[in-house]
Amino acid sequence: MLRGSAGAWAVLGPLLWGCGLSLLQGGMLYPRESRSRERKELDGLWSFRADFSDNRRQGFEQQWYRAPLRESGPTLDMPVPSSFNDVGQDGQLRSFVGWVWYEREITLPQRWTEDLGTRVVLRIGSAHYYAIVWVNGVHVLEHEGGHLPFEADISKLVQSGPLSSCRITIAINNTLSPHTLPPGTILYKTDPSMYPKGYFVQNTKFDFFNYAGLHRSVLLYTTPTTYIDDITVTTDMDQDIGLVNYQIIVQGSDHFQVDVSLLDEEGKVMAKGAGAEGQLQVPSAHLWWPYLMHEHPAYLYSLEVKLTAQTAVGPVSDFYTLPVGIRTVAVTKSQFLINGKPFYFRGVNKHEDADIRGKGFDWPLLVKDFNLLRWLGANAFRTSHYPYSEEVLQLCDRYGIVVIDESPGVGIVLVESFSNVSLQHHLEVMEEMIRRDKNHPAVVMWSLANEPASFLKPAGYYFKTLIAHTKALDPSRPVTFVTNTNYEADLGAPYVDIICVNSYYSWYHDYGHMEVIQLQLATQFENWYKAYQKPMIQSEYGADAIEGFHEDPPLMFSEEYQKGLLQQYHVVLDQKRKEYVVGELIWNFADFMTNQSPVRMIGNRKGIFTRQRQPKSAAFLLRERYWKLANETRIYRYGRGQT
Ligand code: GCB
Repeated sequence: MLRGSAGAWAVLGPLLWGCGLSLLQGGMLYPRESRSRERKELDGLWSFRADFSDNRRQGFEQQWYRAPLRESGPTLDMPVPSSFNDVGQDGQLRSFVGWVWYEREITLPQRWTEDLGTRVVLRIGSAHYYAIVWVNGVHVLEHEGGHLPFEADISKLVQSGPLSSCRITIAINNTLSPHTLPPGTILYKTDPSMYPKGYFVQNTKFDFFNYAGLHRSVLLYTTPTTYIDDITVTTDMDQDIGLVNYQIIVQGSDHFQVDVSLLDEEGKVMAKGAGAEGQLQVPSAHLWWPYLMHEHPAYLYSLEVKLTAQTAVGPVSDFYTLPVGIRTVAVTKSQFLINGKPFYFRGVNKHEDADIRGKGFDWPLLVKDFNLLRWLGANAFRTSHYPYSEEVLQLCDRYGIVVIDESPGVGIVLVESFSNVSLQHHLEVMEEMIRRDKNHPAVVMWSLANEPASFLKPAGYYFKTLIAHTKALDPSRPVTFVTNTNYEADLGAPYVDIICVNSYYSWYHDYGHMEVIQLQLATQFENWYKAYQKPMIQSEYGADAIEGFHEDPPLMFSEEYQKGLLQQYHVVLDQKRKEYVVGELIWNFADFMTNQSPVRMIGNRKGIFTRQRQPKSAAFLLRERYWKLANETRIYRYGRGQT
């Protein structure tokens, strides 16, 4: 959420829900180079300091942003993108809670600082959790929430006079409150016989380490001063004609012309249009199909947008190319349909997590993960428990991996976290998320939360409002949240399109008793279906296994137990997928870091791959299963993307 809009929201918010309007200013197109746009990545080493002062406010009191950081005290080298927690040898920094300061000095190309027809934008891919940004000591913006990008037009600051360098300072605070997403609490421990003065810990109700820092690229990009600010594309089919509806928002001038062309993968123009809004028709369209569902999955067209405007300084053009997949999504009482065909989610839950870099974006890791997903034969994943990087979604578009895109609504269990303050923030996060991810064909459903205390009284109003707003913002996709509440007590379930249930039979209860899984799981599905008649997804199930631990007969934490537990689930899933179960997502793709606890052995070990992405026995089991399921549901005949 960009600070500044909150007041207006409080007044207008309730009026806007349900009518598709949004108060977010501006679009959030992925920064792509084009004939009119350049980009400069600021990845690499930044100067860094954590503010260890008692109140954590020394940086503000001494105004560390006013001069180079090295002048106000010692600094560390900190890689970006990366979490700051695991790169050092300092245990105190690993668990630091409070403000940390990042700084980078850069030289800008001369044209950027001298050409007043160039707009220079500073974009931060993700800063966890609250961020304040200064350029050359001038405050430019604040943003709440990790996982989603934010940006500021800094042209005036860098074009105000002769400039040799530009200093970017970003202060980031990872403190969570009952109203943040995810929520958290700070607990002061005041018993002087046990804790030193001022001692506090941060408590969270989610099961992953609260990594912090600049997790994704920071970059500068340029556009002309009259520019394409946002593009929204939705697609449909009429017989074999693909329909591409587009809407383009232009900023900077009222006198402009927009031309669009849709190109196929060979670069052939398939349709053309003029105007900021319209529909393109593609005869015999190639549809965007999920991985292994079609001989040519993930077909992507390119929508080339050209803006021409008359400005005081003469004619200006801006160009932007957006990948477009033509596909439809629909839900019936018992099916999830993609392009009118039943789709079964065979996939995983993931985390953005790896050793050393924490939640820092990393290309080799990303490519490895996609290679593993395809090796598994998986066709889907959920972005548990927050929005992943834009590059992840781009690869999903390209490979046909279907995404349930989840908000950071994880650990909403305190009554305060269902208050209007929290709800308002959650609504804004959904706006930011949809604004960023709306054009990805791979994203087929929004997930608003994971395991909220949806049995609490205020949960009904909370989810009713949140779901209505999400649907108003994007009527083209189904909406869900992931529950572990009893079917009779869940106050949010009436409003979702798909029931997503997490259960850990024979792990968190009846431990060691795999023989009860089939009965308990069948009962779970039957109860929910009887109550709601909506398609269901087993959105989590799994067991911890430490790689190399073997016990036969299986004992908990051995690879055999993990595998055996999955096999029991599969028996029931194979029955119910013939009726109304439309997917299964294993918990988890890979082992990941959590808070320390007596039930976590250096993190959560429910991965079917280790944290270093090596397979455990369960990975081979799932691979066999997923390829078998893929062969059963392959629907193609050879031709033009139609069955
Ligand atoms: C869950 C949570 C997930 C945990 C998992 C576990 O239900 O949704 O975040 O990591 O269980 O392993 O306990």
